[in-house]
Amino acid sequence: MIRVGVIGTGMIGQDHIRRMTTVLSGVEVTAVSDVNAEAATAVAEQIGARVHTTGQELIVSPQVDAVVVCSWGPTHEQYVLAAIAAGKPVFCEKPLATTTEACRRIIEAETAYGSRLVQVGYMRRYDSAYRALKAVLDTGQIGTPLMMHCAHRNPSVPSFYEKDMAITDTAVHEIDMIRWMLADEVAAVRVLVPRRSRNGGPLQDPLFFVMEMAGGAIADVEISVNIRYGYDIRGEIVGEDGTAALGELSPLVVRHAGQVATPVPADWRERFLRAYDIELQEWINGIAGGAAATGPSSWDGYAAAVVSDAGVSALRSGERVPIDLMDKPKLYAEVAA
Ligand code: NAD
Ligand code: ISE
Repeated sequence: MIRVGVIGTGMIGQDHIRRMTTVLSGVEVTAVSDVNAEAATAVAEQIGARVHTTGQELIVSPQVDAVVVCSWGPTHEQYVLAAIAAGKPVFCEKPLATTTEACRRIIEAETAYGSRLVQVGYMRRYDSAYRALKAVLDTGQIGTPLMMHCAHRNPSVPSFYEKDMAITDTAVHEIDMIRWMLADEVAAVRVLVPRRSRNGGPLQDPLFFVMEMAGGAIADVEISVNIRYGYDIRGEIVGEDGTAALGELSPLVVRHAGQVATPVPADWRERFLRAYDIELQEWINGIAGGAAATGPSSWDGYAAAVVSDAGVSALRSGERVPIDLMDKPKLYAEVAA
């Protein structure tokens, strides 16, 4: 049984605790921590876990074999570095860290440790529809990929959601997904700014984000974060000999009164429910088998941070912004998940 400590007991922290305590096998949540001690205590009481005053204290606890970080993005670096210092596997929700420099510090610490300890929560790599799309692409049946069209639509976003987060918090999933899907790095980005939705409040919503890949393919992402009707994730690859797209995902189709209707997921928890389960189960199984991390790596977290920083610059300047990645350390030579 892998004993996990969870730092951050907000929305996704609670969702991951629920799956680790009621859905997954080979894992128990023995410890939690949150700057909001009341929230942590309420969660801990439900599952019989210990509450730690600080994340650092949780990480070094002898009752904790592995750490899950679900606190706010700017706090991730300190906990990931502390887990590496303690030699414990750490699953960090996206983003790995909110600056490129912080991601580099994590890479330096992990490479100095000598083997992988860090996995980043880019769960789309575990989604059955994305995996099926990649399998089609990898057979070569639609030929060399030329373009990928994506849409990332949220019905609404919380009040703390700021302008740049459309790139750094939302499209960052497509940044990771496209690198994995096409097995290629992003070479340059641009952001186009369409007419503003009246539903977006102070945000510039929607945005149109374009990534040029090193191999010449182009990916575009419509980012709409106040689309109202539901949580809708789309993706279609155009190859030389055909196209392949994510299907309509609802298992239910209602025909009534001259209409065909299918429900749209309410949010990311519903749409990626199984992907999060598989992501964490594979992480736990890996640790039990002696592999601290097999999924998205610190390198993937770093690359996503560089591209999302460039996206923010492109949004501000309106210019095409080239991507400059550091040399990839040998530790990350094997492509993750
Ligand atoms: P949230 O605001 O609901 O929860 C964050 C929690 O972290 C809060 O309880 C807060 O008190 C706590 N916290 C803040 N600073 C802390 C610190 N220094 N130490 C310990 N706890 C601290 O946010 P959320 O929606 O649960 O998001 C949390 C993280 O998960 C973010 O990085 C977000 O990007 C990521 N996330 C990922 C997905 C996904 O699809 N993979 C979905 C949602 C959120
Ligand atoms: C949130 O943090 C997530 O990661 C969701 O998957 C994404 O759809 C949403 O836009 C983000 O705010």
